Amino acid sequence: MKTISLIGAPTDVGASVRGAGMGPDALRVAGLNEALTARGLKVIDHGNLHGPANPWEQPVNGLRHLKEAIDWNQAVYDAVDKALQEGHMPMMLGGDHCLAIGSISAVAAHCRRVGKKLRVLWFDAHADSNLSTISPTGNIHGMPVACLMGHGPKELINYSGQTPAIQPADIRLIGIRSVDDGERKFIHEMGMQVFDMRYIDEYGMRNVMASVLANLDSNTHLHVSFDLDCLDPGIAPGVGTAVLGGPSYREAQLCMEMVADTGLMASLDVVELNPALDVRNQTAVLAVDLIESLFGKSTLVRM
Ligand code: EXY
Ligand code: MN
Ligand code: MN
Ligand code: MN
Repeated sequence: MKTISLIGAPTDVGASVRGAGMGPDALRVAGLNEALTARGLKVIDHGNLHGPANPWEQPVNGLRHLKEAIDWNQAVYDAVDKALQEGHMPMMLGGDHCLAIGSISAVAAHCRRVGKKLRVLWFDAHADSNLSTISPTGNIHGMPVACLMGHGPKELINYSGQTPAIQPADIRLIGIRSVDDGERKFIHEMGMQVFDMRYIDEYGMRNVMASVLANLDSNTHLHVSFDLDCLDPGIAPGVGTAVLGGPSYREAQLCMEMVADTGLMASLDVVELNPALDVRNQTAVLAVDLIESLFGKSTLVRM
């Protein structure tokens, strides 16, 4: 039986909209634990990690709350690393998306240790590929992809002792529709594969997911970093940086079901849920519904 380690990381230090720190508990209230158990999984809820409070300061040298982001990511790195060493599947409940630096750094280190290939699926409305020098906001939740690729403050990019933590070829960005000019240039320089909303409109979600999941094998560790603002705000209003024009409910379900079909998902981040902006916890309930599909719940009738 697969064991899931739930790791709550209740902070919004990477954002300039407050509230994502309440995300882990909103997911629990929406029945995450029970839904996973009903899928036949063993769930160990480790509760919430501890870290510095949000000092609510302006950016310094293009970075807001750098010290706090470093500390929170260290806590996440340690917890995800421990779960993987124990043979559990870590599920990091954010919190804002800056926490994926720690989470994915630990996953990448694990893959190097056990000789697995890594594929990261980054579901997001945003490219999260800013640098302190080009970011319009200084918010670190807009920078984790760049940090994971070795471009960021040195204390944020070297949790595992290997920089960069991942290579551009390891990651696929899906659902993107808000990209800053500097990010666009960085993405092209790095050669990352991006499946933006225009691409999804033109080719359809099925083809997009087939490309995203191409060339995997039984030795691949699939990590899903699920920023809930990827979803259309019409169905997922409870996020701090909503952008119109995201995947519909059915498109999102298809993404999750196609990931489940691979049987290769071995770690997961669920981030950017902001209960302060949600409506009767509907975004958390939707997240739990989609997570169930990630773990194989299906509406398929055909055999
Ligand atoms: N690109 C904008 C910035 O860097 O401030 C917006 C980033 C929002 C990031 C969200 C969580 O994915
Ligand atoms: Mn994000
Ligand atoms: Mn986002
Ligand atoms: Mn459901």
